[in-house]
Amino acid sequence: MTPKILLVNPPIYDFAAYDFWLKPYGLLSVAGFLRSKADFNLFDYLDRLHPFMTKQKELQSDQWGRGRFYYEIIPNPPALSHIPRYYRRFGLPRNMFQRFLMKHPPCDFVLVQTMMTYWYPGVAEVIADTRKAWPKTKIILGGNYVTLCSNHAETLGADFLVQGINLQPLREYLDIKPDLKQPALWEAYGKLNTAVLRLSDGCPFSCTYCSVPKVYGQFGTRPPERSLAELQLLVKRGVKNIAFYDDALVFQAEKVLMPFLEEVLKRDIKVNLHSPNGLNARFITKDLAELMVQVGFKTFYLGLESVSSQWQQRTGSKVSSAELAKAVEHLTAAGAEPTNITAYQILGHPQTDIAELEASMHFANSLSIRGMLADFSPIPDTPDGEYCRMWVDMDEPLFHNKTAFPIILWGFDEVNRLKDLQRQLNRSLA
Ligand code: B12
Ligand code: SF4
Repeated sequence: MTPKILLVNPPIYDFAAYDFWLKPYGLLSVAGFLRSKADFNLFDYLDRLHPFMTKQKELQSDQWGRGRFYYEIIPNPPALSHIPRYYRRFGLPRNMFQRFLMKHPPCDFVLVQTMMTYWYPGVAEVIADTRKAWPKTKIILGGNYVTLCSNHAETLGADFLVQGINLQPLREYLDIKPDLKQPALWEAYGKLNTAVLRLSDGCPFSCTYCSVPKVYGQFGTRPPERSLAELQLLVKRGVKNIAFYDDALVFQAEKVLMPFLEEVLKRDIKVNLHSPNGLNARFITKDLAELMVQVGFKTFYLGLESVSSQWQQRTGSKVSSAELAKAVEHLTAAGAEPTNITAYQILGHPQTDIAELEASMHFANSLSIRGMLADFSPIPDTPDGEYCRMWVDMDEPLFHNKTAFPIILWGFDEVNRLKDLQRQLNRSLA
C-alpha cells in the first residue's frame, strides 16, 4: 500500500516575522525525493496564498511577492518575559489545523519542517495537535532546529528525528527508496507565486558565528539539470519570483551560477530572481554582475556584517569593505537599481562595538545602497555562539532569538536608537 504522508510547515512564535520569500524548502525537497512513492498532503501555516490570508487586505504582497503574515499577540514565554516587545504567533489559526486533522483520515507519517532554533514552540504545537487527533501516526522532524539542537528536539515528543543532511536513516524508517534526481514537491501547493531554488550546498568559509561549515562540510554543487527542471516546473506553475537559498551562491560562479543563468537566457525563461541569503561581494565580477542583471535578478543582498577590518579578520575574512564597494560598482554599472542593493550588518554581535556598527551603517549609505541590520542570533556549537554562554543559557533555544539577544547585550534603548538611525539613513537615499 502507498503510504500517506502529511507535510507540515509550522506556525512561527517570535517577536517579528515577515514573508521574505520563506518556504519550507528542506521539507519540499525531501518530499520531492519521495515523489510518486507516497500520497502527499501539505499544511503550510505560512502559506500567504491560503484563502484565509488572501482575504485580509493588510497581508497583500509587495511587487516581489513578499509580505506580512497573519498573527496573534500572545504572552512572552517566561525565558523572554523581560524583552519589552510583543511576542506573537504568526500563521494560520490553530483551530484550522485541528479541523483539518479531524476532517482527514489519519496519515501514516507526518513530516514537520523545523527552521530557526527559537521557533520550536510552533513545532511543539503541531506535535501536540497531531498526537491528539491521530495518535497512531508517526511524527518525523527534520531541518535546522533538529540539526543544531538535537538534544532539545528530542524532548518535544516526535517519533523520529532527521539530523543534518544524511537521509539514509529516514529512508530506513520510511522504508522508501528516495529518487534524488527529483525536484522539490512544489505541486503540493494549490497556488504558488513565489518559490526558492538552491544550486549548491555549503560554503568554503568558516565564519565564527555560522553553523553552515559544520553542518554541510565542504561546498558542493547540485546537479544543474535538476535545478533547471525545478525552475521550469516553477515557471510553468506561474511563479514570478524566485529566491536562492544557497549559502554561497556566487562562489565559483563560472562553474555554477553563470552556466545556470546562461541556460535560463537560452531557454528564454522570464522570472524575477532574488538573493535574500546574502551574497559574497568578493565574487561579484563585472561579467557576473552583467549576467545577473540581464537574466532578471531584481534584489541584491550583500553580506558586509562590519566595516572593521579587525572584526572581519577575527570572524573569518569572508569579505572586505573595498570588495563590497567594488561589487556595488559592478552591479550599478550593469543596471541594478542602487536602492535594490542592500548590505547586511550584524547588530548585537558580542565582539562588535557600537561605534563600529555605526561606521558600517554610514559606509553602506555612502555607497548609496540600503543597509539592513541583521540582528545577531547566537548559534550553539559555533565559536561565537558558545562565547554567548556568558550572557544567556544557550541550551534554551529561545535565547537564540535574534530580537532578544541584541537587547540582552546592548539594552532596548540602544537597539532602538540604532534601528532608527538605519531607517533615517535609508530614507536619505529615497
Ligand atoms: C535560506 C535561509 C534563510 C532565509 C529564509 C529561511 C526560512 N525559510 O525561514 C532568510 C534569508 C530570510 C533567512 C533569514 C535568517 N536566517 Co537563515 N538561513 C537560511 C539557510 C541558508 C537555509 C535554510 C533552509 O531553508 N534550509 C533547508 C534546505 C535548503 O536545506 P537542505 O540542505 O536541502 O535540507 C536537507 C536537510 O537539512 C534535511 N531537511 C531539511 N528540512 C527537513 C525537513 C524534514 C521534515 C526532513 C525529514 C528533513 C529535512 O533534508 C534535506 C535534504 O538532505 C540556512 C543555512 C542552511 N544552509 O541551512 C540559514 C540559517 C537557518 N539562518 C540562520 C540565521 C541566523 C538567520 C537570521 C537570524 C539572520 C539575521 N540575523 O537576520 C534570519 C532570521 C529570519 C527570521 N525570520 O527570524 C541560521 C540559523 C539560526 C538559528 N538560531 O536557528 C542558519 C542556520 C545560518 C547560520 N548562520 O548558521 N535565512
Ligand atoms: S560566508 Fe556565509 S555561509 Fe559561509 S560561513 Fe560565512 S556566514 Fe556562513
